[in-house]
Amino acid sequence: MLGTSRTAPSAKYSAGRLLWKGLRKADWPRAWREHDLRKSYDVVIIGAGVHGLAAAYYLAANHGITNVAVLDKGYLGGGGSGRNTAIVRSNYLTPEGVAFYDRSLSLYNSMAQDLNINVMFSERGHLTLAHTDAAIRTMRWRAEVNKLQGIDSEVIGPDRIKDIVPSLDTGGNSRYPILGGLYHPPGGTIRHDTVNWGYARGADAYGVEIHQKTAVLDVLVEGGDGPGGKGPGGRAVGVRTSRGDIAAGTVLNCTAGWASIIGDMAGVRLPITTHPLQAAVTEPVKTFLPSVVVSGSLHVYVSQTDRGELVFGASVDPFATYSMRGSLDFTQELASHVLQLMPGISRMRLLRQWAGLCDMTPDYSPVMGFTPVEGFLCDVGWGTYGFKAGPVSGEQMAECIATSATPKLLAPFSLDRFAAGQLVGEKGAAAVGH
Ligand code: PYC
Repeated sequence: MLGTSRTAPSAKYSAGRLLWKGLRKADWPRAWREHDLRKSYDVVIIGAGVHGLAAAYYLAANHGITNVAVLDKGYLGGGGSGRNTAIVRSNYLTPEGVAFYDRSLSLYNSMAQDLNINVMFSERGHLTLAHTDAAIRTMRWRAEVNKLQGIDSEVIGPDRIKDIVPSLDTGGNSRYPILGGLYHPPGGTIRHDTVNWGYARGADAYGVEIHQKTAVLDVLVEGGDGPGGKGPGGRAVGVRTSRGDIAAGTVLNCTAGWASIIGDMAGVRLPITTHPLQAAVTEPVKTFLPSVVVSGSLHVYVSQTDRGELVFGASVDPFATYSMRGSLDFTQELASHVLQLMPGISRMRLLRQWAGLCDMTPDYSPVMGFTPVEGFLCDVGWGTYGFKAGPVSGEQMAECIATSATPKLLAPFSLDRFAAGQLVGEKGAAAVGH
């Protein structure tokens, strides 16, 4: 639990007082409270990850809607929000994507102040390497789309890459020579757990209730055209949980990994398949990697934490499953690919690996906003982009619920785009090839 006051969003402590409080510990209140489950809420949010917590926080902070419950079958931030590699960036491929993720980056930038918590945002730059002419072409395209939206993003050559990351082999004689890269200085990393805790504490301070270990077993829908009165034409009236039924004016699905299962409970089919994404971390070493480095062709991204560990990620596993097991295949492939880029780290030891679940949509963009079931909204389908989008998604979904209208930034990501054939293709902006 965090050790600062529950009324903390605006509270300020001097360094001396903080130290004094830290040493005494005794008067630290809990950062978020436990509650009995009530019979009814204005809004029930399923999923206490960064998206669900941010939506709850902005509902309260921006719109004064505080009769809100956030439910999670596990613990707060225990899904993708605590399992990701903490990379943030806005150098996407489509104008819609760029505008959306850029808003998220700006919320991340002011988060420490807004939530009064040290989220350790490190704006260290994000460098995507190109090993082929085709990759350079896609990067030029991305850089132009980015620049048109005012995003700092450009294609750079091997010499500049060597200046930025001296440990990379830019000699040109390797099996995957570095021909250039897309450099995005505003990208970086942020402490992911703290982001979750900051939103949780902020929402709690406004009176939002967070219910951990509370599984949603069904979404209660009346009047729909499908079996059991669910589906299109119906209206969501609440949820059945492992602790009893709750009535709700609005139900928001903010899950990752289980989004299509929750969708099915309401009779809403979502175009999602679920794949594991693995990551790994090394022992800590002296700082030598100043930027986030990505290679799409080698299916790897890597950054160095403030403690000195290297954090690696790769592509999603190529099969659909809800299992989150790590595999030896992954570590072997990861090691061989990383060493193509940085042969000098061959003696470093991997300490740990883990996996999270990614809900992949056909165009690699999310599904957000209203559904054919009135009162049942979605913020799902984030694939490997979910953590980056947490703040903006929360902000925009809160506005969507509060105003009963789709905000401009959300409009491109509606569920009906698949029927209308208006896809927002973001596969080309994935950190790695999938
Ligand atoms: O798209 O930058 C990215 C990313 C990093 C980890 C997962 N996705």
